Amino acid sequence: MIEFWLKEYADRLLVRDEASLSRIRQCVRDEAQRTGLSPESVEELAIVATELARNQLRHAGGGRMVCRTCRRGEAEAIELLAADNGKGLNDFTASVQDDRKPSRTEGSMGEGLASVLRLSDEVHVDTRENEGTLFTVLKYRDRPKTFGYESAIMTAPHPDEQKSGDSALFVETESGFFAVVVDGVGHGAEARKAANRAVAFLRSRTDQALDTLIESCDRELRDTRGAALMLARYDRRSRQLETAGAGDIFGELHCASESARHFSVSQRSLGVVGAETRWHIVIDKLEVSAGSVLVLHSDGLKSRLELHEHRNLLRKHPAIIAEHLLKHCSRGTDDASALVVRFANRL
Ligand SMILES: [Mn+2]
Repeated sequence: MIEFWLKEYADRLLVRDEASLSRIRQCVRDEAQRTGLSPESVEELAIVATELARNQLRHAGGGRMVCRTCRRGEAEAIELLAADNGKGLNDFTASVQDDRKPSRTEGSMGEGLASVLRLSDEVHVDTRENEGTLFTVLKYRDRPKTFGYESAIMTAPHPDEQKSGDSALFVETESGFFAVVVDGVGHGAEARKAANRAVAFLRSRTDQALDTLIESCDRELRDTRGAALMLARYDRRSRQLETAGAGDIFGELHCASESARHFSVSQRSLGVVGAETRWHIVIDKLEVSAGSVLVLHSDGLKSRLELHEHRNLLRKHPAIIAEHLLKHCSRGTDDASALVVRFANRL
């Protein structure tokens, strides 16, 4: 998964042993100082980098990190990526239990991840059982505390399989984000091959119309088993969310005030992407309100997640929400995957 996640980044820092930690700390400090972060932010980011690297050593035998300056709209930030090929996080919620406050058991993994959440402006998590974990952490030069949203992807394979036949993608674009959940037909390696093909295809076309994308995916997946697809695109300036899907796959938007808005596609666009279906894709357009939670998920989870009954949960980090879904809403008979985006309380 490291190759998949860090494909576009040439300058990777190797996390191999204890000696890597001080080297990484120094690289992060240098880059953060060059970007003009305050001395306090520089030190906080150095702690975050150390904890992420230590976590990789402990749970994945090492990994790779990238530290670079980036922009989100007008704002300048340091982006820190930490990718490993480990088993994936299986107890994120418990390890950050005290939420953004420090844990009492110093030196434990809990302390590590809790301080990552506490000291970062934004944290995006992508973790896949038996495949690996990616943390993407942002620290802004002049804060907006968060620029608009945090995200999480979590996948777990069918009980008889090692790897999931589902895949997912979350990409920052010029104007916001582009998000995908793909469920390759069936499960196992052939399912994943179809899902991978769809993700690779969509990754380089994040700005195209969603209905066009599904139609061209249908051609792209023709020599695979095919897949179900759910796409979402968010535009930061207009706060518009567009979603479209095809096949047996689901999406929900939970607003702070109202009940959930479902964009299940099973009525309108049943079929398999890649099976030369004649699609009539409907694009849902919604304005996002502050504090909303978007969930895209495969049919390994129940079709209605009943998340509105968990008001407290909806205020937590998206990785906590995703972990809840995989633990409590899974059917247990298929690959399960969830992509969760939590929009900030002030947009
Ligand atoms: Mn499925």
